[in-house]
Amino acid sequence: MPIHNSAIAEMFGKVADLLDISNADEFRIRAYRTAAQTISSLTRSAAEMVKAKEDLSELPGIGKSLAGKIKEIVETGSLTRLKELENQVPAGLVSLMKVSGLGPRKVLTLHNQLGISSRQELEKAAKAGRIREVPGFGEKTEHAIIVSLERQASRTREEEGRLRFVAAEQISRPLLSYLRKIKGAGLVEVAGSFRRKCEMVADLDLVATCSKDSEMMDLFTQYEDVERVISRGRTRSSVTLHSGLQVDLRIVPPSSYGAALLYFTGSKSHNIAIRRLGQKKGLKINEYGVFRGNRQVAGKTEEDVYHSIELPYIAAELREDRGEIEAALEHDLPDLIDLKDIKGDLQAHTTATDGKFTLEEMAEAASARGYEYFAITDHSKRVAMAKGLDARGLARQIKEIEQLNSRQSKLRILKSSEVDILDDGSLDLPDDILKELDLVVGSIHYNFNLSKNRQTERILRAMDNRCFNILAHPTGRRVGKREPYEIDLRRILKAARENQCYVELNAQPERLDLRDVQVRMAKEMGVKVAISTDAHSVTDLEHMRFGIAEAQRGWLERDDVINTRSWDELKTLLRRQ
Ligand code: DGT
Ligand code: CA
Ligand code: CA
Ligand code: ZN
Repeated sequence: MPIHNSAIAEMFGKVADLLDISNADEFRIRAYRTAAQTISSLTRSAAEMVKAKEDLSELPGIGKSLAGKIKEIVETGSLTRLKELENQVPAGLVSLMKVSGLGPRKVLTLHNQLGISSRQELEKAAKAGRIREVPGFGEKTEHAIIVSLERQASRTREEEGRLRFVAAEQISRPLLSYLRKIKGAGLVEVAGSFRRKCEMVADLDLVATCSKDSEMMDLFTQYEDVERVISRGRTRSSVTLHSGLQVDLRIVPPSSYGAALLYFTGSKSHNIAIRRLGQKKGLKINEYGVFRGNRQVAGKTEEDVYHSIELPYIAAELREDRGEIEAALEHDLPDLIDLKDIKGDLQAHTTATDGKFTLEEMAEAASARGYEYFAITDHSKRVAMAKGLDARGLARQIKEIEQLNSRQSKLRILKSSEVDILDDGSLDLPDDILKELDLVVGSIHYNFNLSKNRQTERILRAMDNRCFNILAHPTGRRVGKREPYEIDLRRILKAARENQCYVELNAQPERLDLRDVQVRMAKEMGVKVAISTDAHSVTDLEHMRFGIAEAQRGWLERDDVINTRSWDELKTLLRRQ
């Protein structure tokens, strides 16, 4: 069985963490992290590329040596370099790095000074007040460690064994096409949290129809990625795949397909609300159909089921019982934004900083997507890890963009910067250069541990600058990996509205920041959203669809999103009074 991209990415991520703790060269650490990111966002199987003898070193961020390591993993299932590092570094230290405020240096210091090498030991030391005595640590850090440990403990319980949507998608795509090709196969769909496009999913819930003589169920349990068959029946089977992901397949008669798809798409609370509405009308609604007494009155399609209780169709992304039933009853459902509404991307990086492709290459890829405009937002100097640009560097890039724009008229490349918001809320570049730009995107990359109030003030102060347009990845969270830093989002949104600023929905599948409920809050507070990929390579531009999915879950419509506007309209929106 070929090894999955997510498994390769995970091994590279581990190497990077271990190198980090071993105080290795920054450059090598970053190389592994970049490679992990590239592999996990590939839309093809790296294992198959190896098998087909394709040159992996042509992938962004993958050099000859890393290409060799991918080959090693694919062929042997393991990585020698990782094993070496695991033998050198005390187990447990890596998990300490996930505690907010503890970087590799601090973890090493705590290990050397207090002998701490596990979360339990860290918790004990923090609660005993021993951390604050270590040089470089204070009472505040100690407190932050305790809070972070508690928050992580509750989160891990909740997220245990879940996969990010993008990883589940990589696994479900080949499985779906396998099932759909089986003789006698009818409709085959993934339901559950995956269909609702949740950012993390626990398992895949498949619903299918097939002809009476089809061998779909047997062939499902014989799928090459199946590691273990948990249960096997005529209409329902469950398996686990090599990635650990569980997959359930239910085969239903065509007359029940819509009812089953609706039921297994959920969410559970949406289902319960639907069933109650049915009961009020004297109807019984379950996964087999809609029944009046013993007679089936609907169930072939989801539309039928909704119509049977006099509701319009409700998009799967809305089915969280967050008011969609009430809105449907009032015929006031949002007309959800769609990928094809997007007219440009408002965050992307190039080789001038930490991007993997040149300005020309990125622009060409944006143009190929049919965009009208495309903002180049390389980092500013504070972000030294990414070789952030100073005013001179940015001035040079502005010239390049102007030249490129004068050579072609298909795509308008917007002059921009992802300017770092410094600790006191000032911006990392002087106003006179920021004024030269078409738009300014501001974000936080350092000092995540400020108090909620100070972090909020820092952002408000940044938005006071009249050059500021879009607050990028506003909470700094990483899906399933890093907690958001603390901010008072309501205050920030209020200030954004007053200052004619916007908030980003960062479309990277590991960021999705702001998230669904937060962009909905922005919409309700009258703040428009920019959905941006923050692309670091040409293939990252495809991540726009993850941002769209999250936006749909957040009830956004076309007009709530600024990069659905033509450049003429957008230009006006970006001009602060
Ligand atoms: P997950 O798997 O945790 O990412 O989230 P879901 O929503 O896919 O949950 P899952 O796999 O446990 O169940 C799939 C769907 O089946 C769920 O969204 C709604 C439906 N379902 C499951 N259990 C119940 C239940 O007890 N009552 C009702 N009404 N529906 C249920
Ligand atoms: Ca599920
Ligand atoms: Ca399930
Ligand atoms: Zn950023």
